[in-house]
Amino acid sequence: MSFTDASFAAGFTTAIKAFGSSWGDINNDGLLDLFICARDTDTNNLTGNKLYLNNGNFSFSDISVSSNIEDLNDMSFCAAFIDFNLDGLLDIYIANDRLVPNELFKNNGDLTFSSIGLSSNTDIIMDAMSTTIGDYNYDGFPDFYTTNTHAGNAMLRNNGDETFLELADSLGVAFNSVAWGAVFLDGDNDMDLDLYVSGMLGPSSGDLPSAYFERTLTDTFVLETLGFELDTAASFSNAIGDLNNDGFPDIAVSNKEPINHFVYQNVPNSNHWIKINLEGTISNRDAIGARIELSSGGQLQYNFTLLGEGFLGQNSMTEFFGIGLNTTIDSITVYWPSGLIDKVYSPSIDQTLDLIEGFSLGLSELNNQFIFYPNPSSDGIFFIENNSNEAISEVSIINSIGQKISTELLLNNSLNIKAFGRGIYYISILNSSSNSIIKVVY
Ligand SMILES: [Ca+2]
Ligand SMILES: [Ca+2]
Ligand SMILES: [Ca+2]
Ligand SMILES: [Ca+2]
Repeated sequence: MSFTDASFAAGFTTAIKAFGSSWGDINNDGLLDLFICARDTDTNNLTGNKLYLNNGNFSFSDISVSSNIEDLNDMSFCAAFIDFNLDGLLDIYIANDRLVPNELFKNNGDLTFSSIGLSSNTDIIMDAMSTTIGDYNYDGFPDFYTTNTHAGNAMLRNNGDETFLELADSLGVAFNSVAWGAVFLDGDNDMDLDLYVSGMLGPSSGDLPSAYFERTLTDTFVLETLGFELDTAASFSNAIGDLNNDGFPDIAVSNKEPINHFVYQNVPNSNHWIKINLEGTISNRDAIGARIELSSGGQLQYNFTLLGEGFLGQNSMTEFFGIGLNTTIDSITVYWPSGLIDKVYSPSIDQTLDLIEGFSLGLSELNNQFIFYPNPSSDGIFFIENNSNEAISEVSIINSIGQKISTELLLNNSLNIKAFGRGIYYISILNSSSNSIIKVVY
């Protein structure tokens, strides 16, 4: 095996002092784009953050300036791509150090972003180290947790209308010590998100070296110490993953020397769970930016797939759901970055489920039976090469959010979708032997 350093040829031509980086597909073309937090104390902050658009041929374009995302006055530590307003476009929340307000950039859908930190109440002024995402109150809208020095961490509840409410003190998760990375996890699989925070003991008495905040039935959090009593380490980064494959997420923590790194093995209880691995076919293959909705026991829960949250670490790409003492899951719905929606009913519990984009639509990544051309089409008319053994007379048109909008007759082996306007569509071809789905662009 050998590697070639392709950094310069790929477009990474500038040396910058940087901390966190995050991947996300900002234009839903199936190619992951890259955001890098620049933070330079030597040059008085005059290094802007970097946004690189993936061109798909192992090269990237620096669109930091044209996308409006570069801000020369930020002291950015870490950021996270998240579609906070559920419009199908990944936005980005940036944790800024040294009392520079945190920033929320809303994706406008045309490779530009708008700064909405002020109007959304997310422009918290703090020594922010990291950004962690989770829907702690199960309303489907992702909430933000961002760490700080002694003044306290922030828990930003997403109100669902592009505004947030800061609730760290009232929820009991302010921490009020020097904090670094954090992660949401349902450690006891009782259907609510708990929160683990890495930190360090400082000069103040009462400082916490870390905290495991267990969610209570009254919707606040309490400090859980069992298993963490011996922690005096200065800890920076943490990550969750299921090290022994028992369905209960374990925690790895990176520490400053001379204390070794920690691995906390989660002692399982009798609660049930399911783990989910997503694989994109039209969306990016890692399915970054997907939202998973699970319904069990009359309660909905949500997970969001991210690549680059917390502080300089990466959680397992397997998504965890606890279902408590329930023994059934009603359904799991996957909202893919492409706009496709897949749904599975009554999956078995206490297992890992691998879901491939399009599974419930019969979408096949490699479909040579039916070829639509030209694709994209400039006039909405596609010609169809039918390599199957059966004639097809009609097809269903599915829009980009997975809804069937029409059934169309095929005339002279051609299909006209001009009436539906420009966009991405999926053509479902149902015959006696198979259901094929073809993605077309007009
Ligand atoms: Ca992209
Ligand atoms: Ca969005
Ligand atoms: Ca929420
Ligand atoms: Ca829990």
